Amino acid sequence: MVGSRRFYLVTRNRSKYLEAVDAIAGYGVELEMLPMDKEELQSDDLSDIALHAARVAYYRAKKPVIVDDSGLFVKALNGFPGPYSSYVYKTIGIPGLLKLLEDSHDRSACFKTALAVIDPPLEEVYWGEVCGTIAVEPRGTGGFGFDPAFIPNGSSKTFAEMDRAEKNRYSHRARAFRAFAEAYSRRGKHNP
Ligand code: ITT
Repeated sequence: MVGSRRFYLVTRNRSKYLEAVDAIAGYGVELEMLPMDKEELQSDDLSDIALHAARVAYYRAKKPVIVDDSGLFVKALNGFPGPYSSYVYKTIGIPGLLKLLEDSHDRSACFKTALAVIDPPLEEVYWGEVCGTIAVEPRGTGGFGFDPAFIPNGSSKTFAEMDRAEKNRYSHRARAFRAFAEAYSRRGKHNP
């Protein structure tokens, strides 16, 4: 690989950016935060949403861009809030989500990330997923969004009770970013 390549993560969420930077440390990919609004496509599919936003961002910025579109998919709610997670977080928040699950025995849920990468002619989507359960009460102060309510399988802590390195051992986002960085560095070695 010839040096490291800089990509621009289009997000206004600094915690998301810092998680991504840690996840790909050592892969020869540099990440800078590009705090632009993402163009939001109405769709049930995270990868459609991420790709559309990345194409628009590339057109505006003319730099290699990455868009991370993530969501929390709750089984007892048939996958809700999923692609609507941002809106649901801002409106009913964690208390509202917990209320919806009050009578539910099945508290299983998965976080998913679709990562769209545009560096012409390259245009790709990588996925990351982590499954777990929704806590009965929110716990912890770290992370962001639904972190205080999500316990990944294999741990008894919520994401908000973990530091960034521990969250990254489980998280949807770290998995998607590592998949991207691994593919990128593998390709770099074969095609310098
Ligand atoms: P940008 O659009 O600026 O990137 P965002 O936080 O809105 O920031 P997403 O659209 O990808 O990013 O995420 C939608 C919502 O899903 C987000 O507002 C959170 O409530 C939730 N979410 C996503 N990833 C999460 C994570 O790792 N931990 C907790 N909640 C998360």
